[in-house]
Amino acid sequence: TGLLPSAAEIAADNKPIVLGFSQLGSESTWREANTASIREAAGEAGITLLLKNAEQDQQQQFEAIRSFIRSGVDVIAIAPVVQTGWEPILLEIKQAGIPVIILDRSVNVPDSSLYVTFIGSDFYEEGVKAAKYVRDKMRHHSEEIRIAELQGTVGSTPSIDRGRGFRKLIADQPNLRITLSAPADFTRSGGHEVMKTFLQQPKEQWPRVLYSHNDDMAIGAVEAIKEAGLVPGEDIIIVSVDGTRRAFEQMVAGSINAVVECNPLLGPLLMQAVKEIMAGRTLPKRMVTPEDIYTQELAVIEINNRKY
Ligand code: GYE
Repeated sequence: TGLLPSAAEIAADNKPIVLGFSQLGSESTWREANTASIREAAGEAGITLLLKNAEQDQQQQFEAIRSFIRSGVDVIAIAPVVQTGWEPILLEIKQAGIPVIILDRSVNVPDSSLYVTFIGSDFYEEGVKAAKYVRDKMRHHSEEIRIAELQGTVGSTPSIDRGRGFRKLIADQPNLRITLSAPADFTRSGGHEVMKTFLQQPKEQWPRVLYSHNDDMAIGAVEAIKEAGLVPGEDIIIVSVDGTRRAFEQMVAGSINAVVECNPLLGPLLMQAVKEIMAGRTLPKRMVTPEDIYTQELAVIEINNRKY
């Protein structure tokens, strides 16, 4: 009990921090970049990472989280597939005395003390940015502009908020109307399938604009549009969200018109938050990542700087 730490205390201090991360899936390019960023940042930070992929299934996330509790991890991070249904499991984690970080997508819980912080993008703002682009692009058109929407995973924060933000902005533009809208689960194959069904409508109902909640679905839709004998980016104006290198390539090729950026490279911020929690510091309840919008002109300049 002197001033010097005991051998046991020194050993405890040198033990690497163990982080359990429940990743929601591997549905998109964004998600792959997100997972890679977290693995890399953990390695750099000397944090031991237990990562489980739930394949877009909330039940699998619960199982992963329970396994983290059993292993006695120091911190649990969760990228939740959907917003609802999290309270019971968060209470289980609390009982175990493990701090929680919510990453990427958010959770709807009445008691926000069930997690330390929520790190991720402002999806509502992304929807607003996408709609602003469409509004500006169509400003010389007074006729009705039919907009098709490819939604992401039903019940997920990015899909809900990208839809809301977009609708909010076009609400006072009577000629901009969402006439087709369906979920395609944030996957390229989903985007392809759903766009195909949109184009099976009579010609008069074909959309003039496509708003896709992510790049993978937009790229799938580009294929379907070409198959229907139309020119993506011209016959149908396309705006999507994420900002992957593949989407930039499509912008440079003229097939996608604009992309709202959503940054998946959350690893360094997450590891920093983990360390701060372990050091007993308090964190802001919300950490938002700064993001831009890119058009075809900017894509040409920016494409080689894309990191995901
Ligand atoms: O936009 C999409 C991914 O939650 C922000 O999920 C993320 C979204 C991203 O599948 O590509």
